[in-house]
Amino acid sequence: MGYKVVVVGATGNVGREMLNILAERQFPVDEIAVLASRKSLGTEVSFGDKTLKTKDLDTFDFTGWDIAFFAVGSTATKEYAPRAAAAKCVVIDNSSLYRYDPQIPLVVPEVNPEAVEDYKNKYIIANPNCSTAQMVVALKPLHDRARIKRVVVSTYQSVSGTGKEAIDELWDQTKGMYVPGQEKAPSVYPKQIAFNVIPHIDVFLEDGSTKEEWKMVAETKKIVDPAIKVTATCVRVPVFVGHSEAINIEFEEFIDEDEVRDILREAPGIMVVDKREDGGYVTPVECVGDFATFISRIRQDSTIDNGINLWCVSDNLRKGAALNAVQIAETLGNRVLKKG
Ligand code: 11C
Repeated sequence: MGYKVVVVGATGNVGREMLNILAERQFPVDEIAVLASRKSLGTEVSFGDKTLKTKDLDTFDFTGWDIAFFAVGSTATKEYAPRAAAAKCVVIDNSSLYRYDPQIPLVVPEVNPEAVEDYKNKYIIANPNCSTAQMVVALKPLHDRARIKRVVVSTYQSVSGTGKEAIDELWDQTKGMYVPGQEKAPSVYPKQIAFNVIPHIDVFLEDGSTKEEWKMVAETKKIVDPAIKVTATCVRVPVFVGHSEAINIEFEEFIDEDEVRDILREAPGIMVVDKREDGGYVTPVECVGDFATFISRIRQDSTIDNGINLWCVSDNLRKGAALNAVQIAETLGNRVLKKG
């Protein structure tokens, strides 16, 4: 016996990826409903070898449904997630709306699977930001061994993190560079993204950081350990899918680079590709469609006492969003609901 599953926002990048992953991982689904806003009503989406027609989110009754994956923005989530939760349909939410609510678990199954049990508080579980998800998968096993004091991270984030219109902007702007008369001015991003990098993701905060940078700090503390200090610089790069991160970690205790490599090789969700030769590392185009978080360039940072540098790459639509959400559902199923 399986679950009655709803995917809200099924026509977006993340919603479609959720359907792919539910099918790929053979999540035990008895019945599935795909919901969208009125403007996408009737749009068809694929689920395994089936084609499903989207239904109206506005009028959908969540009573009797077990799990609802939400892949819509915070505004729509605020309106519809409480409705699903009130009907005791567990919401797994990809927006940032509920992540910082102390009553709502924020879960990366490789890191804090036990937190799913707090779903009962509000019948909502939050999925973290994509740049946080891949980083904490790498940090957790190292923190368990040598206690992390501080993390300095610089991100190189793909345009799919922004959405479909940003993918189009990168594509059109790139083509426009070569076709006179077809130049495309920036509209999604504040500056040209083709052949450029933009040190600005999400809104600016009063202290000069951005909300994306703040999310990496707050979410790492909530998921791994509030004692870990994080400072981040988040940058958009002209890559379609796959976020990359250069991570510098300062530990309380000394840890050798070989031990770091061994720990990460054994850690769940991680694939170490770390050869000190041309091409002996992973780049974002190679991680697309994969479940793993890839770690390369592991090396000692000799400028501080207990420092390690590493390179971390993952498919932001998968581990950063849809895959993590499905893993939360699997964890919830195994630990709590126990139907599948
Ligand atoms: C980006 N990380 O790459 C963002 C997308 O809080 O879920 C996801 C934003 C979020 O633009």
